[in-house]
Amino acid sequence: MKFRRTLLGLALAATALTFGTGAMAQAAYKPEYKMSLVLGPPTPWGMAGQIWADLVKERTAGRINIKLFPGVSLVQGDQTREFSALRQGVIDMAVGSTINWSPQIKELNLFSLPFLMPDYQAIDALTQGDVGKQIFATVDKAGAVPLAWGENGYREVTNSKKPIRSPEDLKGMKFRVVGSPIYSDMFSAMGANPTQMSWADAQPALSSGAVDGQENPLFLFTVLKMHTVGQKFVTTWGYVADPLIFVVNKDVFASWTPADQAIVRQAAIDAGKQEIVLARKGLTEADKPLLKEIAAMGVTVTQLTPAEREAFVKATRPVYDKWKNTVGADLVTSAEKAIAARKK
Ligand code: X2X
Repeated sequence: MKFRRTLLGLALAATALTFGTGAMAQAAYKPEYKMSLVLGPPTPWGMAGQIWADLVKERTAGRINIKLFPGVSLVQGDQTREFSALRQGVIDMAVGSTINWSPQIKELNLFSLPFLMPDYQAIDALTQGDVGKQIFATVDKAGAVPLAWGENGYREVTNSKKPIRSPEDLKGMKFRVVGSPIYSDMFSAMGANPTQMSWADAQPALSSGAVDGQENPLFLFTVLKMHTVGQKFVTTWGYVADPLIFVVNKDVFASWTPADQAIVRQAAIDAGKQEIVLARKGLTEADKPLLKEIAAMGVTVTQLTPAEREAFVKATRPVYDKWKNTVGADLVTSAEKAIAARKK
């Protein structure tokens, strides 16, 4: 009897242990995961986060439930602190621009090298090839799990003063620039007066006229109706484009079952593909409907001739050369080769 009781006790203990561990793994899942974004829906960037969150919820039957925090509100709007907060676990996951994480990961400045990527095929040649893999290895080493690529887009220059056709046109004009110092270097090299500030601060600065201009993908121009804050001139110079990266905090990723990790990864890949289509909409068609839409707002849209564009390439070349070493000369050389060999 005593023996049987002991056996029963052991069996019960074993069962408790099994269930106990199960319950513990279960408990490691948070009721809600915090996703950081600079721009929310309906921008393509915001849609990247929304699509990812929706796919994950659906495919995990609600086990992984994600809430979007646009405006980088988890770091009080300071987008240059997003990656550090992600690494520390203040943020669980993010869809972030390579520009905003460049202060922590210098290799990400690759995409900000002026006129490195002449067309969309060049962006794809980097993100979808070996260079993309190298960059992901660097992001992983820096402390987060990279899962997929998305796209913010080609950053075109806008201002309230006059059409920009040559570097001389920028002389003396005040521009809001993003958080990596390479942007200050580029605008200074062109003779402009750059001020680095967050996107949250940029909007009032444009409204009040504290700055004359800014640079961002053009969907942002239409979504925010930038002509209403005096931005009457747009030049499509295509000097840089920033990809987006879908990432998860390392501890959070490790807390999920391998099956759920695979689901989150595939959902990021699927969301990234869908989002890249949205980010390029209106710009890859031959007649570029987005430019027409902006012109219809009473904005002067200037498209550069190849010779005019070349003047900007020349003016910013010293910045390219200087930053090539910061990014890593080998990585930049690999990128240049991948672009030269791209499908057109
Ligand atoms: O701050 C910007 O300009 C933005 C929204 O494009 C980024 O976050 C890089």
